[in-house]
Amino acid sequence: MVEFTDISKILSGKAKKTAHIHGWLHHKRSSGGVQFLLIRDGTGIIQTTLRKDAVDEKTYEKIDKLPVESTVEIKGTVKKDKRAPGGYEISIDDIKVLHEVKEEFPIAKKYHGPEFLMDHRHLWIRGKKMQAILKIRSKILEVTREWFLSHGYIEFQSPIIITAACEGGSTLFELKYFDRKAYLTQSWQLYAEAAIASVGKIFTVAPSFRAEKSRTRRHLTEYWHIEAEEPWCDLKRTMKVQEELVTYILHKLAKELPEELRIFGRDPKDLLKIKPPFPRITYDEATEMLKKEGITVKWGEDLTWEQQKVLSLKFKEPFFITHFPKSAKAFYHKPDPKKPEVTLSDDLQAPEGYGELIGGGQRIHDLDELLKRLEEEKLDTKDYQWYIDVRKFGTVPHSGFGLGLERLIMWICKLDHIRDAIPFPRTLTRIYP
Ligand code: NSS
Repeated sequence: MVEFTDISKILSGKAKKTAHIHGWLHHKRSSGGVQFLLIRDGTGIIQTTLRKDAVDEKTYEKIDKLPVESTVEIKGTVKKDKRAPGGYEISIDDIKVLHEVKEEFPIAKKYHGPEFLMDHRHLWIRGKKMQAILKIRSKILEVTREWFLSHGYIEFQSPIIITAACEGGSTLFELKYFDRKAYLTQSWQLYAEAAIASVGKIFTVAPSFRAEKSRTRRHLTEYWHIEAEEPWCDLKRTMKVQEELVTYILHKLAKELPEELRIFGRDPKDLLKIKPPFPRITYDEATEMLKKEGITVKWGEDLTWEQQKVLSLKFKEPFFITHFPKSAKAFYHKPDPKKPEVTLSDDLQAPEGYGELIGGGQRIHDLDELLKRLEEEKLDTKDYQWYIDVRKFGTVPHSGFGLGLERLIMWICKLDHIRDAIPFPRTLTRIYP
């Protein structure tokens, strides 16, 4: 079998002079009897040139009529050429068509409405922007794992099909599970709290599900959740973990994918400037800041997207909002012993108007305190029996957090809509393709 060379290898100047590549015909034009074919293989895009005298007439004619997105194999000579995009070019010695496209590619270089592009998502993901997003997603997950593993965390998986809510019943997706009712998980957290007594510090990367019933630019019904849980850890410590992890991700992206970031107008230097400690404000301070802008928040209510946006526009780096009222947070958040009407909770907010990236904080570890909170929230202890049980056998202070992957990408890539941070988004109105 022929050994094909990755286009990225050629573009990095590390390939041999004679190259054998395969890929999709990304774009083509001809000028002065030469066809310029841009070939894409997933690792990169390279310009190839086909001269009339290089192949027989039939082949030349076929390539001349070949529609974009057809697949080809090319053997040719690699040349350094400043004029070529990427600085290298392949002069074709032989070309073979593997699949000739028979119809026009639906996505052309013209304006298409968002619904059309969503309907053709399976083809649209071949474009430059989604390619960059996919690389950024992969890099974030790679370096996230790198950070956690090098800091002594173990990767732990919890079930997706569950029986009790973590983040409140209103966004639970119900599922028929044979003859009983089950749900899709909103977070791995409750199981993670059980697992820390087995393996200590843990993290996960997994899908989470929220039956978000409102149309927003920031909510998916299925999103990817980076979560961590840690025993003997208080609010202060988990916030430190959060800011260090986020900084690590931002710096790695800036260093390793600068071109991809620039596609979205993000200067990698902006990300390198971000360093811990991030600013910290309390919920009370946040509401005071909003009041000065003429926005009144009823004490006890969660901050809306519009309010987060106003605050977030005031910051140039991510910032924490801490100590949310009990009424604004899920049952598991530990009330502050110094001020029990608020919790030892934190949200990490992105700057530049993007809002919440992370929800986290310290958990209730005391059995009686947990039972009291479940009762206050009118939650059925039967549903949480195993979770309660964990508090009976060596309970310790512990904390954790969840970072929304698409929210992070939305901010980093300055996206208007979260759906563009994921290849096949699931939203209130869309589950196809
Ligand atoms: O509801 S959270 O604020 N917190 C939790 O689920 C905790 N149980 C996590 C934990 O401590 N292990 O969600 C966490 C993050 C939130 O800050 C967003 O970044 C993201 O999850 N998130 C979402 N992203 C996209 N779409 C939707 N609908 C969504 N909901 C939350």
